[in-house]
Amino acid sequence: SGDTESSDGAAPADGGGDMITVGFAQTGSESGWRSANTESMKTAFSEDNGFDLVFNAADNDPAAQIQAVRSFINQGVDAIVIAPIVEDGWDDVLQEASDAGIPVILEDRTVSASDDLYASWVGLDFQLEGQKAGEWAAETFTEPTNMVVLEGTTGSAPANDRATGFDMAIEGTPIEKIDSQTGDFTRDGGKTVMESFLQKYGADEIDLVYAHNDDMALGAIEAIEAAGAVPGEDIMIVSIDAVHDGMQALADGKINYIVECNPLLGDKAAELVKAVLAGDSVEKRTIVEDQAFDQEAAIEALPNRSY
Ligand code: GYE
Repeated sequence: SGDTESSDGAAPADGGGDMITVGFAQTGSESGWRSANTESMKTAFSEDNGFDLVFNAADNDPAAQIQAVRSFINQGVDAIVIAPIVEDGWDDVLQEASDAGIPVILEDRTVSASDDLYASWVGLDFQLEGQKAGEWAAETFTEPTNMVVLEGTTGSAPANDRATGFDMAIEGTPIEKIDSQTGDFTRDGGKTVMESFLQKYGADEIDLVYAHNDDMALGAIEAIEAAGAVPGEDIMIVSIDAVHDGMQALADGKINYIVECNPLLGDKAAELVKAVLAGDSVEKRTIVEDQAFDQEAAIEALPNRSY
């Protein structure tokens, strides 16, 4: 599965003058965050900026994504950028890239492999995002509270770390996690899992939804409304990303709190690729800062958001 496209519509050629050929292995197109991230990457890795981009979206299939990276190695690209779907399973292919002398830059998600196997990573502090969401919940819910969780893609860094950060922040509070299932970071996934929670527990028994991203929160809103309850009131919702549709739902009072996750990582990733290829030493980790929004802040920020 997945699809690969070259920026000039042809196979990447060697004789591209000074152009830097970069293979980018994107996760897929699961969410609004991902669309914004893909656009940011395509803009930064454009021909105008000296890049010949070979773009692959793996449709959230870890095996297909590893295949895409292998094919970049076989094509002899100058550098490889990966947004790793899951944390584990990267050792072999990263070693192959290293043996071929092709530097790898990670963007967005992290891997469990040794950091000797890649040149640099630019992304977000997912655990801190989860912690901020959990701190809001801990302050907001002082009575016994039943919470359900819509998890991101199983095995992905943001799903793992957003769970850890949130759970730490609500330790010792009256919030009880009554269920937690993956909705794969998609709107449909969030809707389906929320429907099953509503069926299993009944809308009256659920006080709070923690969604690992806005898209799943938006799916949950549909399920809650279909069950005759009012999202944001009968069942409160906290999520992560702050993409446009999520911020609109927050402004409308259907989501109660959103922690931002900035998808605009393209410029930094492109800068890192150029620096690494020039032989400059680069930071191993670059963390982009995030904010958080309540309803009032969302209404104020919405007109000026770029994604
Ligand atoms: O939060 C979610 C997307 O890896 C940070 O992936 C990213 C996450 C983002 O599908 O919406």
